[in-house]
Amino acid sequence: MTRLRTEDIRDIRRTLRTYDKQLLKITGGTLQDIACRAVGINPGKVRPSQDQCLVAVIPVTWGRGIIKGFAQAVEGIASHLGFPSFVTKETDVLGLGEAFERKASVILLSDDRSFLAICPRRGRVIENSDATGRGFATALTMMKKGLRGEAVLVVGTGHVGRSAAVALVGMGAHVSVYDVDQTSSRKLAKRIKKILKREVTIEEDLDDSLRRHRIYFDASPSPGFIHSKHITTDTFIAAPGIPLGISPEGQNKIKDRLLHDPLQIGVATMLMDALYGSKEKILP
Ligand code: PYL
Repeated sequence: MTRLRTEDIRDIRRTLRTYDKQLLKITGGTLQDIACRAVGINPGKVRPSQDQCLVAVIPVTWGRGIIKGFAQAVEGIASHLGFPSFVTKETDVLGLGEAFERKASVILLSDDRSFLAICPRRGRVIENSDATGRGFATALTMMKKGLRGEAVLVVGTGHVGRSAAVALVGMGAHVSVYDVDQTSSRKLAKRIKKILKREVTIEEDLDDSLRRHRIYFDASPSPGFIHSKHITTDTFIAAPGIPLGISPEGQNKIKDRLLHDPLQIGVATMLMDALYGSKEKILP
């Protein structure tokens, strides 16, 4: 998980309405629709005010420290979804105390290793990478109006890529996976065979696999490996987080067939899952 920088997230709050309109245009659903569908709940069930869903976001100084604007960006996403929300005045442990004193329904906090949404009363703990994989896989299937029988290439089998591969297989896609570490690809394929009884193809040559696929899930920490030559008029890409794996020329070519954000879909999916979700996690 690449650590975000302030410049990656500083415009999130200000651009959420515009981003939501863009999501509606390219997927047929809003940020809330995508998150609810990723979690398997009816958007009509989500009533933040009646459900007393107060969201607390705690800045965490441990490790490499606070990312200026991170907690505020997360709070802005919660607020955009209609949840009453606040960033705690205190950081770390005192922030946790403040969240409990104010009777927050869900608490979001992130150190350098994990970003969690915790809902104590429901006993649910949702991890950002897992939610991000599911959220973007859902948005991709909405953009394509279904992925059943479609070939999808997942690049990167870290936590986001593993979560996305499981979700995509569950949607009926024929999933191929590529990772510089083939052992990781093999482990994921074995895991999916065990839990979902489905085959996943292991790709050994990135350029060759990019040429043979039209639907990509970019879960790689590498920038700019998808070039203009890989992109055709029927290429669709889901690319959560930073850096973006598409070259600047490729970005110009892909236009509206690209799903990409540093936090929005993942945080929205975390919130819906923590507050309303019931599915047990399939740990890929
Ligand atoms: C959760 C994001 C998604 C992509 N990379 C992840 C990242 O940047 N993790 C580090 C987040 C640190 C937050 C810091 C704060 O401001 O509370 N501890």
